[in-house]
Amino acid sequence: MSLKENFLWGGATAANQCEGGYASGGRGLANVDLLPAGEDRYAVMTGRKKMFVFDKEHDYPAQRAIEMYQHYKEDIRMFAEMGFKVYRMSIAWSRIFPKGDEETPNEEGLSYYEDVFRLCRKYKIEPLVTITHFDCPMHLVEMYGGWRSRRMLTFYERLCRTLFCRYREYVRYWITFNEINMILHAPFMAAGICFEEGEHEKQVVYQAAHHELLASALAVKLAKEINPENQVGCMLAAGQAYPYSCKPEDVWAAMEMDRKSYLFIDVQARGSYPEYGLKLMEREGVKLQIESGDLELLRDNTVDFISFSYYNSMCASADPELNAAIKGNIFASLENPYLPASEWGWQIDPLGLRITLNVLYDRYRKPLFIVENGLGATDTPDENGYVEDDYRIDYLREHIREMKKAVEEDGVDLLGYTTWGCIDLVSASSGEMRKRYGFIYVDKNDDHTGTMKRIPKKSFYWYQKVIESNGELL
Ligand code: BGP
Repeated sequence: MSLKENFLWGGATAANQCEGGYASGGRGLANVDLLPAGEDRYAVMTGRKKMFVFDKEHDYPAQRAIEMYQHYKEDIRMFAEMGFKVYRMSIAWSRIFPKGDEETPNEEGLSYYEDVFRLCRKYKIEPLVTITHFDCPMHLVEMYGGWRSRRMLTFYERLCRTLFCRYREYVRYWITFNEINMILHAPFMAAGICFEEGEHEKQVVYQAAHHELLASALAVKLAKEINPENQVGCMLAAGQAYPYSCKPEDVWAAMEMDRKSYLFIDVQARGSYPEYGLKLMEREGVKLQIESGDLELLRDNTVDFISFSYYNSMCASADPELNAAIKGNIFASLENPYLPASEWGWQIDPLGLRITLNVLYDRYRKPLFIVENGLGATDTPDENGYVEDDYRIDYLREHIREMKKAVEEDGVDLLGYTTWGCIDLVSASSGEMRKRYGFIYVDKNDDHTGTMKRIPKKSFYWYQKVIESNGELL
């Protein structure tokens, strides 16, 4: 079995990391707008530092990002030139419902995305739409506490109904929440949650995740009612956890690490909370408030496909001393001594992608979709703005090789592959422009200098051939 003829090759972006235009077209303010670049970013994204208004001391990269809101025609034309079959993008919730709890959507926002989808269709590019990629209108954060409130279900359902009806003829593939397990690591960025002094944080986070899971199930239900052709997926920040050694305690630590990641997509894919998850919450002193009808809703509305991001594998040990020495934030893990790392310390492990694909397919037996993969690196353009990014080509080539083996040799059912940040954009974890993933260089620097000009890199022409040959020419 080789890659399917209609294998969906493409690239991925997220509204808040590329659009800019944060106050244009009637758009409301969102949590992601308020993530500053620099030192405070981590404290804000984890809900430990409240930042509900812009201040003069900080820089907020999402305000302008790469101004795709203005440049989308040119950008999508370049995606088409590379031969994209699919473009994964996200909707900025606050363009559609600026405050989030209105009854009537903002027509300007709706027609903006309609133009985007029309253009994709013109180029025969299938849109793959993430309904929420880390964004939540600030009004919902301030009024209701973001996803800690069950009221969010109503607002999210309204958003989904609006999208599914309006874009019925353009969009078939939907993802309900980007990296749903990110709520455990960056609760403000992922779910609009800010913690109050002394509260039981795990209780808040797991309850909020329960609301997201219900919202996701509601989305599946609605999507099918509105158009039975709709395909809805969950989305995991993936990366297999390896035991640091073959000591059984380390193997167990790795298993526990993986289970924490799988917990939510287990619910989305299988329709119920796994026993280990219920026990985990019990041990953490979490009491989920489950209302009547919740469990049936989850059971009856599982997802059609499992999508995930893959950048690296992880390493787990039971040794408290080793664990205490772990550096880094969001997804910190022990360093694997057998693997090289990117400039940002993300370990590079192409075989880990094959392992992850196999594990996920064995676990769920549903079609998979790799919706993020790529190398964040510093690019140095020549005097014409051209970047020879062989390091990026090498990274992608090795990962695509392993992906193909998973399909051809292991029989994994894979719908497609979209590289992350197919055009340079703002980094989610660091807020930097300097951490570039794109096939397309954007002349924009962290200090906001630059012309915003788009220039194809060497990898642009390489990926074009990869797509053209359906992965044969790497
Ligand atoms: C994922 C997110 C993306 C993206 C990517 C790369 O977690 O879904 O939004 O940004 O990681 O991460 P970074 O931008 O931090 O390099």
